[in-house]
Amino acid sequence: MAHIDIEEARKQFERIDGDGDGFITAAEFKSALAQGGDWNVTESVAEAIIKSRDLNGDKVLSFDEFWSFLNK
Ligand SMILES: [Ca+2]
Ligand SMILES: [Ca+2]
Repeated sequence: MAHIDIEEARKQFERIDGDGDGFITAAEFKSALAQGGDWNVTESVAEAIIKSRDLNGDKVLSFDEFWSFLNK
């Protein structure tokens, strides 16, 4: 994965976090991917992706979890 700096990551995170509550839900993730042209991602796929990155098990992605996902 290409290197990304924390400022760029924060911009991406804010773009995905549609309601601006500081957490990315599966629905927000799905619509962000759809906007990026990836219409094949269903809600259950988005949920699975979130789940695989979700470190504390609350079913949403915080910025820290998003950041560690980008840096894997
Ligand atoms: Ca949100
Ligand atoms: Ca979480």
